[in-house]
Amino acid sequence: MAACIFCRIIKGEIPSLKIFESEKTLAFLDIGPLSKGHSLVIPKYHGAKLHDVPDDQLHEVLSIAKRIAIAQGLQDYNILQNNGKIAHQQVDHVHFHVIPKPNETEGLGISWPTK
Ligand code: D5M
Repeated sequence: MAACIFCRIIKGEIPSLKIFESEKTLAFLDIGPLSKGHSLVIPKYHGAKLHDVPDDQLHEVLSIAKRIAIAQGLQDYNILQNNGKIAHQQVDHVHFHVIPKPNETEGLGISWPTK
């Protein structure tokens, strides 16, 4: 979908700090991190909500979220996925947050530049 900001990230039309990419999946740092190293894992297939995305487009997503948590050395973290405005979804392209908890983020060394 042309206007979708995450589809534009997938196409490379707007920048992102990518940390994983495959044929069906992309992971990149969240622009407004809730903690250092907060990332998003998305299917490249455009669907607004989880039930809009076919299973075969979702198979990798949770596994990649797990691999990111392992690569970051996390023990305490949230995997979060919002569906719909009332559930606090801001971007209408399915995405899974990987949110390190503050006491586990020291020394990760990856976050959006502030300047
Ligand atoms: O979370 C949507 C998330 O998407 C929110 O944490 C900010 C993030 N976001 C929005 N635009 C960008 C860009 N351009 N790069 C990286 N991250 C971005 P939700 O679950 O929909 O509330």
